[in-house]
Amino acid sequence: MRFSIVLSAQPTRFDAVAFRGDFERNLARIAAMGYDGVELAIRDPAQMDYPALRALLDQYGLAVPAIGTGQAWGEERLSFTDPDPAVRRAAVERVRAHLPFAAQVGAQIVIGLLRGVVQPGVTHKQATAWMVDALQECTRAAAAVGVRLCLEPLNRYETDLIHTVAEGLELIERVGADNLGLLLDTFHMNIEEADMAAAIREAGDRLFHFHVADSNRRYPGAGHIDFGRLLGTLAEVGYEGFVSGEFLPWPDAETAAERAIAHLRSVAPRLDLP
Ligand code: LER
Ligand code: MN
Repeated sequence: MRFSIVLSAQPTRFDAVAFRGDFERNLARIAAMGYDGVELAIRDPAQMDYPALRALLDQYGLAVPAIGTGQAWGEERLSFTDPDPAVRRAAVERVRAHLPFAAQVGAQIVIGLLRGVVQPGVTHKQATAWMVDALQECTRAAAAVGVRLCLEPLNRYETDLIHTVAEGLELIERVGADNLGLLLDTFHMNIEEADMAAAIREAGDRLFHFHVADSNRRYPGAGHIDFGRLLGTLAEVGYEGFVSGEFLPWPDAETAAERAIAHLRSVAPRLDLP
């Protein structure tokens, strides 16, 4: 089982991002703790020095399983469901701008808060239709360069669009793209799903990526989620992707990252045993 952790590649206000500050020092620490990859939160590809980033990733031997896009909503309010067509266009273009680097490093692109929320004066039906249009355009562009997109069901306090695996699968059906799957996050699932293991089974081969945080959004092991059961279910459905830590920096980012990987390793199924 491969583990990664969310790391912001640009300054952010999103406080569940596990590390901030000196980017290279953080990569070195993450690699030293035994993580196999970093999930990079990138607000705007136009601001990135990708050759330098790739050199650092190679230096520390870290994969990039996914690229998070939520900062474009958090910092700039770009979304697929804004009533202003220029904002919707900018959100789609922002996803497209992530594609060259994603294709180079084999990363998936996360669609979390970038889908937006149902805005005042807009119906749920209209917002959903705009979201489908945007996802169709993004998945087409991504398929052309062999990149997959992961739609993340989020809890009801963050958006009114797509809370559960069932709703996510229905949307994927409407979009009709093979390169669109789900990112399941245990923090959101703990709020929205009746049975988290059953939800993983329901996602099946549409499960493209997996976020872990405990029930209180602290590191796995700091709350009451049974990660042994969930990692066992991932193995059972043949999930071969990364298990990616996205949790609050409590009591501090480094301690949280260390305790997370220690707990996950202690409960992960031993697939190598006869
Ligand atoms: C992003 O992966 C996420 O889980 C959201 O809760 C961010 O607000
Ligand atoms: Mn998440």
